[in-house]
Amino acid sequence: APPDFSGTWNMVSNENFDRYMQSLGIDMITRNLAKLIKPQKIIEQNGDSFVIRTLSSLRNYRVQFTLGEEFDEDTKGLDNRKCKTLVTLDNGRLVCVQKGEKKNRGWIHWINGDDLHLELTCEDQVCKQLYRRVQENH
Ligand code: 1AG
Repeated sequence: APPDFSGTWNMVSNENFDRYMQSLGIDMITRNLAKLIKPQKIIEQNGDSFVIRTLSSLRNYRVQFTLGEEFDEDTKGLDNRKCKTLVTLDNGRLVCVQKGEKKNRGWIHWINGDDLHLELTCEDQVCKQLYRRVQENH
C-alpha cells in the first residue's frame, strides 16, 4: 500500500534553498527572508486526491491535485509563474513535474518513518528539505 502523507509536518532542515530560489529569479531581499523561515506542511490525502499547504509567517502556499491529472498551477506568492503540473506516485514517492518557462522543474516527496522528504528542482539546482511529523494529541 502507498504511504499516507496526511498530517502536519515541521521543517527541520533546508539545503541549497538559496540557489533554488535564485534559479526561480527570486530577489535577494526575499531570499534572505525566506531562508530564515521554517515552514510547516499540512497535507490532506484522500485516496488519489491531495491538498498540500505550506505555511509560514512570510507566505502561505496551497496546491491541490489528483494523481495522474494534469492541472494549471499558479505559483502565486512564490515566483508567480504558470505551470502545467502533473503529480504521480512512483514507488511510494509523489513525483511532480511542473512544465513551464523553467526547465527541469518539479519536486518529489517521500516518507521514511516520521520524516517527510522534499526535493525541489529547478534547472540545475536541487533543494533538499526535511520535515518531521508533528504528533497528534489523541
Ligand atoms: C513548495 O512546493 C513551494 C515552497 O514547497 C518553496 C518555497 C519557495 C520557492 C519559491 C519562491 C520563493 C518566493 C518567496 C519565498 C517566501 C517564502 C518561502 C517559504 C514559504 C513557502 C510557502 C512544493 C509544494 C508541495 O507545493 O509540498
